[in-house]
Amino acid sequence: MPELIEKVAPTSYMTSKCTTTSNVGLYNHIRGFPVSNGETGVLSPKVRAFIEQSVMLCQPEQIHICDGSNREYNMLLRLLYSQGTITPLPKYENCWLARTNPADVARVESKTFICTPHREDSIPTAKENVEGKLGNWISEKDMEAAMFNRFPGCMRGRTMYVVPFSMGPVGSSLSKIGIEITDSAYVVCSMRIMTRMGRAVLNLLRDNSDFVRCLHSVGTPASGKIEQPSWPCDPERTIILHKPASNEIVSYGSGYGGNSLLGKKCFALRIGSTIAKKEGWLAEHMLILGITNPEGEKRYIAAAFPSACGKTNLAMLTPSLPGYKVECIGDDIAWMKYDEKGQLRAINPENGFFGVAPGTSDQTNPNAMKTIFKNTLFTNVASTSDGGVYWEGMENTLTDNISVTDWLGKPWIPGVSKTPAAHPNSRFCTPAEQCPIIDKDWESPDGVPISAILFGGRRPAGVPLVYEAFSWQHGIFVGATMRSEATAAAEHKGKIIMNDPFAMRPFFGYNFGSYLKHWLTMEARANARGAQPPKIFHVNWFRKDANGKFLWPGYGENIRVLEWILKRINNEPCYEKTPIGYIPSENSLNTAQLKKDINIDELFSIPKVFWLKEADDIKQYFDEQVGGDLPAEIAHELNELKKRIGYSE
Ligand code: OXD
Ligand code: MN
Repeated sequence: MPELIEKVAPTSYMTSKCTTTSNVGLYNHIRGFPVSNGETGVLSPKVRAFIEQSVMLCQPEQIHICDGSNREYNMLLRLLYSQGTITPLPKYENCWLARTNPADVARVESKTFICTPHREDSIPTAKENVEGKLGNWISEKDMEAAMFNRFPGCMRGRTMYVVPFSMGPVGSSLSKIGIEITDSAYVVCSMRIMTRMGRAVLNLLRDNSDFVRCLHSVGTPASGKIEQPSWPCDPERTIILHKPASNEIVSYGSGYGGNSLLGKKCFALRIGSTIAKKEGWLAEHMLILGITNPEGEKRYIAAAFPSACGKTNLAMLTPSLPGYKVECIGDDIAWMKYDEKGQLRAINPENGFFGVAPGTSDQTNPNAMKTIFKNTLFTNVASTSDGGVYWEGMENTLTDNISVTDWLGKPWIPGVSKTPAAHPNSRFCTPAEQCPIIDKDWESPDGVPISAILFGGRRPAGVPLVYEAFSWQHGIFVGATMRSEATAAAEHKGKIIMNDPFAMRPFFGYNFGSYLKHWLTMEARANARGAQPPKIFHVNWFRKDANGKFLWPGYGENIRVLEWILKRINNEPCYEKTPIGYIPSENSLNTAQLKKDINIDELFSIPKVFWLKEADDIKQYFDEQVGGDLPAEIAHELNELKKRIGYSE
């Protein structure tokens, strides 16, 4: 293995202009490090410089430039199998199960940072002695130090994979390109599912255009001792860094998807939102779906829900109402931009679904169940003795002669074992094109026209099934005040109600106050093109009665709510005004043939005491978390809400 050719200070790694190239061993070496796969001749000077810098910093054993082919994918799966990282699932076609180190199972929000020259560029200034919850800032100096303490030599003895990828269809004007350098074959295989990856993307970069630089290593603990060789990681020193000024992402210590598949949360949301602000569009944590009504009229809707609130289920909804059709564009991320006529158009920048497995079943999401049993990488689900998978929600697939092994590899007995069989944040990583209801335009380079934006969350009390915002500005207030029960997708514990504005709390790439200002500008951008922005709604499928029972059946029945939203998009006067927004007027929500009786009055009640408290909580949240960064328009909306609910100071 070659010695380090020159010692690279992290400063030069982060700040160099990436224009240098080396001619050392042009076709099979980069800076003296052997290239085991891929032609170096196709690398643009910028790509080559990025690889060179990473190689010198991380000192891998060899370099593999990914071409994205089936041959390569199969070779990497075999390698992961031989290393014990994945096992085959012979019950299905080309499906595999990975078990992570139990310390590496979720996104690590507390170790995720945005690096800008000034703190206030990244995060709002929280009130003194209050912990800021809207992201973490790191200075340039500290980011360099964090890298220097972790990266030098971190890939010794490992292969460095170079993964060129496109977020969005290759070549679309709405798409963006990145290169992820990683020492994890699991990451490469997952990136092949979740992004358009490989040679076609490298070819696009041959004109030496720019790309988002993503550097990832699973790391090695400072002790040098890797607990679980099949899943190397360094949980103690895990860190995820984003530098918007130079479009750089650096992730160390975790192989888990949200921390390691850098095209997803890191690029498409955090760096994406900073690019979107600069360029005048929106990068959001939203699903996109198309609905066709019985008359054949089709509309597209984008919807933001916090992690693990049923985004994938809604994106693949099987409508209970006859004559309706729902088609899926994406289940997690939307990039939305106005066209020249002022129509907001959206693409799903991803190529696959990285969905939460537990809770997914033939009852809750039959379309997901038809998607995921071929060409899928499962992570941390349980396995069955007949070569299949199992998780909470799949109870009716078990029979007496099948035994279950839990996500930790231990025998698991239904009704007896006290711990869940699958980790609550276990995942399927599966190609989007396999979804039986994938929209025919899901890869349209122009995106699809968005007619409505939905916000929502898990609100067991006080919040009605659906309401419509009075205006764009009021809708932004509704997004800014979103709250939901905590999720297993990150490191939070318990079922506390957390603020999660725009479902973006863990994913803002810049100060939330500036983010709100940017959203406010989107109305004028539409108006300038002679158009209006989409209507905004809030939905809550999770309201409970006094006995803790859900008031609304949810899932396929949610089409009834979407039907009302479609009517409102067409300006039908099927609403009544309440202090918090417009709700369906009497009998305008279709409840015909619902299987169980619904207490509509309770479902839509707007208890004054609850909303007075909600207004207080919102005020406290804004004061403590956003302070002087809160746009005056949003403070005004809070005052208006208070007046409407009859608040007296
Ligand atoms: C996800 C998340 O994985 O939001 O999509 O955490
Ligand atoms: Mn998500």
